[in-house]
Amino acid sequence: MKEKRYNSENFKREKPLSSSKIHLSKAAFTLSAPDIRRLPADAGIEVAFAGRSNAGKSSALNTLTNQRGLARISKTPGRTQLINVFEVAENRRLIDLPGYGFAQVPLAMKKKWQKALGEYLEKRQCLKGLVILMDIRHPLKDLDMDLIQWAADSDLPVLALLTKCDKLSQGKRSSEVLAVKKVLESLNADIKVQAFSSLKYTGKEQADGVICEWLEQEAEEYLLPDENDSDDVDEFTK
Ligand SMILES: Nc1nc2c(ncn2[C@@H]2O[C@H](COP(=O)(O)OP(=O)(O)OP(=O)(O)O)[C@@H](O)[C@H]2O)c(=O)[nH]1
Ligand SMILES: [Mg+2]
Repeated sequence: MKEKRYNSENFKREKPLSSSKIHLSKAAFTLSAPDIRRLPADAGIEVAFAGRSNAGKSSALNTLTNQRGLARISKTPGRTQLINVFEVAENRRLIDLPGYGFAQVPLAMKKKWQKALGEYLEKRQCLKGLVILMDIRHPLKDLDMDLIQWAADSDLPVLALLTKCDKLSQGKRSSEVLAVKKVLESLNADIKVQAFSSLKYTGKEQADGVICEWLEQEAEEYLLPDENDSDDVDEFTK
C-alpha cells in the first residue's frame, strides 16, 4: 500500500465550512484532557488561550462566548490544570490551556502540567492561532516573551490581549498598549495587540473578529488511509 500520511501530496483541502460564519457563542464544553493524547483528533482548526496563571484566560473565554459558566474562574491562581476543549463548530475548537508561571504550586504538579502545555504547543498541527493573555498592569514577563517569540518563530499568528484593562485609567491603558505594541513590532511577526476587559467587555468585538477569522479558514486534513486509494479499490472490485 502507498505511503499516505505525512506527505504533502497527500493533503486534501477540506471543503469550506457549510455555514462559514463562526459564532463563538455556540461554544460547548467537549472535554478536559491531562495531556495531548486524550484530545480530539488533530484535525480542523484550534485557537488556544495561553498566559500566566490568573491572567484572565478563562474569564476571557466566558466573555467571548457570552457564557458565564463555560470555563471555570477562580481567585486561586493555577485553577486550570487541564487542557479544556470547547467546540464552536464541527472541527473548530477553542482551547483553554493551563496557566504558566505560578510559583506557589508543588513542583511535581507544575512540571506535569507545563509538560502538557509544551507538548500541546509543539505537536498540535491544528493549532492555527494563539491568544496570549497578559494582565495589562504586568505584561511581557519572561515566560510571556518566550511564548511570543516561539509563536513568531513558528509562524503562528498571535493575538495579545492585555487583560483587566478596567483596572487602569483610559490614559494609562493607551500608553500600555502602545508600549507593548512597540516591543512586539520589533519581532516582525503576525501579532496583534488589544486592551481587554472581561468585566466591561472592552476589546470583545475586536478579539472576536480576529479569532473568528482564524477559525473560518479552510483546514488541511490528512486523507484517511483508505480514502481514494486506487489500490484498495482494485482489491474490492476484482
Ligand atoms: N477586574 C477584572 N478582573 C478580572 C478580569 N478578568 C479576570 N479577572 C479576575 O482575575 C482572576 C483570574 O481569572 P481567571 O479567568 O480564572 O484567570 P486564568 O488565567 O484562567 O487563571 P488560571 O486558570 O489559574 O491559569 C479572577 O478573580 C477573575 O475574576 C477583568 O477583565 N477585570
Ligand atoms: Mg483558567
